[in-house]
Amino acid sequence: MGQPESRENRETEQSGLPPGQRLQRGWPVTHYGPVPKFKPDRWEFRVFGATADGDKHCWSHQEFSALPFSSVVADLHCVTKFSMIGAEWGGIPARTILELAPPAPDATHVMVWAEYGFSSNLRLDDFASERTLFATHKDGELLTAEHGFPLRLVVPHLYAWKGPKWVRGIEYMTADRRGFWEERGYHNIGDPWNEQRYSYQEEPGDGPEL
Ligand SMILES: Nc1nc2c(c(=O)[nH]1)N[C@H]1C(S)=C(S)[C@@H](COP(=O)(O)O)O[C@H]1N2
Ligand SMILES: [Mo]
Repeated sequence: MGQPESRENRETEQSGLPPGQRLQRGWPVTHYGPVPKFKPDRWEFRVFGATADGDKHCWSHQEFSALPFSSVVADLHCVTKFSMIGAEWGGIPARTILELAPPAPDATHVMVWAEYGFSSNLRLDDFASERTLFATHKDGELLTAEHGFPLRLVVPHLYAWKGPKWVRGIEYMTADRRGFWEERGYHNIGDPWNEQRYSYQEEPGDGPEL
């Protein structure tokens, strides 16, 4: 006792919520806009922008689903202050994508793109966390349409808007650019343990000019 727990410990043990958050029973649905209809023949996962080989990389739904599967137990913290804890997310680790379609050496950020042009920007290090996962499943079951089927990103150490539902690809970037919510008042980095909720809280260097 006496020793403050590290952020990692708190999060993996799920003992305690980030400041200002409260526990939510059940799993609410939160997003902007309509729920897209999944069209398997038209779906592809794309990696583009500053790739190491300069090429665009694409996976069909079948190809993407065949990538090695693993799971991560993680909480979901919505910036509107509810948290859902202890979900077991199953899917494809972000690191697998980084290995199969690596970024150029000067890439520093990732834009995660979803249906209808929804996007969220991440620092490459946040994306490359060993706990960042492209989830297809939650608690052993396929995601439902409203929770992001067929694919959503889970970034356990950041607020949930940093994890788009209905993800369709990533863009490697050599400079930071704001995504959908980051342009509309949410914090560019979004660390819940430091309560980085809103862009007015940003310190110099946290993000591009608004
Ligand atoms: N495509 C898309 N993904 C999104 C959002 C959105 O508006 N569009 N909202 C985010 C926010 S703010 C939260 S809290 C979570 C909510 O996920 P849930 O509806 O599965 O609980 O999805 C995130 N992913
Ligand atoms: Mo949210």
